[in-house]
Order: sequence, then C-alpha cells, then structure tokens
Amino acid sequence: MKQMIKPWRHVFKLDPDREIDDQALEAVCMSGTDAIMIGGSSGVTFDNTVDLLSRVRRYELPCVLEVSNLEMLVPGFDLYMIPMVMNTADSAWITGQHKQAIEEYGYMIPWDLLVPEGYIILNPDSAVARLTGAQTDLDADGAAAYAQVADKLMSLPIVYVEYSGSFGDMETVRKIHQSVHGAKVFYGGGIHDPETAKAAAAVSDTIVVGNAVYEDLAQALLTVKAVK
Ligand code: 1GP
Repeated sequence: MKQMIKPWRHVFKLDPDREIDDQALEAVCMSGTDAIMIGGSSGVTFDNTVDLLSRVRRYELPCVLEVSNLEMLVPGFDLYMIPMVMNTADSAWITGQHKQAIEEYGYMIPWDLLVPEGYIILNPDSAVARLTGAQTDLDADGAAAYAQVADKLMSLPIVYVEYSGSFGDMETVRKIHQSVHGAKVFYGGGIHDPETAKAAAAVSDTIVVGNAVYEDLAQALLTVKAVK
C-alpha cells in the first residue's frame, strides 16, 4: 500500500455532499493529479459516497476514501484513509470510533487497504476542528511534537496537516516535515492557485486540494502542473 502513496504529489479531495457536474469531474480526474480522495466532515452518507465513487470510477486514477463516519463505509475503494486526531482530548477521534467500527464491521474490514493518518488540525474555524474538539492553539514546536508522536511513537505512515478552509503557516508545516522520518506529510487547506500549491508542496510530500475545485475550478486545475 505504501507504494501507492509514496509517489503522490497532488491529490484532489472531493466532498460527496457538494455538487460537481460531469464536465468538472472529468476535468479534475483527467488533470494529471495522482489520486482522488473522497471525504467530508458533514452530510456524507452511504448513498452520496457510492454515487461519487461510481462517477470517479469512469477514470483510471486511484480513488480513496477518507473515513470520517461509519455511514460512509462503502466497499470498492482502492484505499481507506483512517484519520486519528493527534491534537484532541476527545478519545472518540483517536481510537473510540475506530474501536466501534471494528466491533461492528471487523469481519469485513479489508485490513490491507487501510492507511491510518495522524491528523493534526490547525484551523480553529474549520468544521473538522469544531467536530473533533481539536486543540489548535499550537506553536510550530507543539505541532511538530504531535507529528513525532504519530511518526515515531505510533509509526503511522501519514501525518496529515489539516488547515481545511484556510492557507496555513508554512513554517509550521516545514517544521513538521523536518521532524518526521518515516511518515509522509500530507498538507491540506486553502490551496487555491499555483502559488499556494508550490508553497505548500515545498514543505510537504503531498498536497491536497479541496474547496478550490468548487470555488474556482480553473485555478484548482493549475495546481496540478504547479507541483508535478
Ligand atoms: C480538507 O485538507 C483538505 O480536508 C483540503 O482543504 O478544502 O481548504 O482545500 P481545502
């Protein structure tokens, strides 16, 4: 599974709860991006996840699910990304929901396809920060310490620096990137044009572009060539 993740430089994240027409979806899937990640913090259901998966499946690129609730567990994805939030005191988002999922679905979990992500949520105004009770008031050293918990203590293959909805502090991301050894660093949040894509790509392994697809598709598409 790591072979699939290692070369990814650019990923588009699509939200099943948001509309995207066929033409826009084709442009996204044919853009040269390395993978489509499907995920969202609210309004994500089995039905809208299946629908989006089947539409993305017309194209040849990998399609992975970022699992944020148990309703959206749909078979047929190439990989399942499993967030574990490092900077929350609410254990439901670290191991609690995961335990529940295993109790309910353990017999049918495709373990080989699961990729845990050590999530560090840093935008206090994001839906995901509110949902998970993330402690976002971290300086760069604090964020990097959480990254090392994920990387060095928990051996998670991915550290995901999540600034969803706003472009983050690149010095913090750089510090995180420098502090991990085994994990790949994913960065997501506020990438909306080639400049922000390049800046984020300079301090991470993989950039994730979400909102821009829905807000300014032309600029979003330019982020691919900016980093590959
Ligand atoms: C969200 O990290 C992704 O989970 C991407 O963030 O939507 O701000 O691009 P944006």
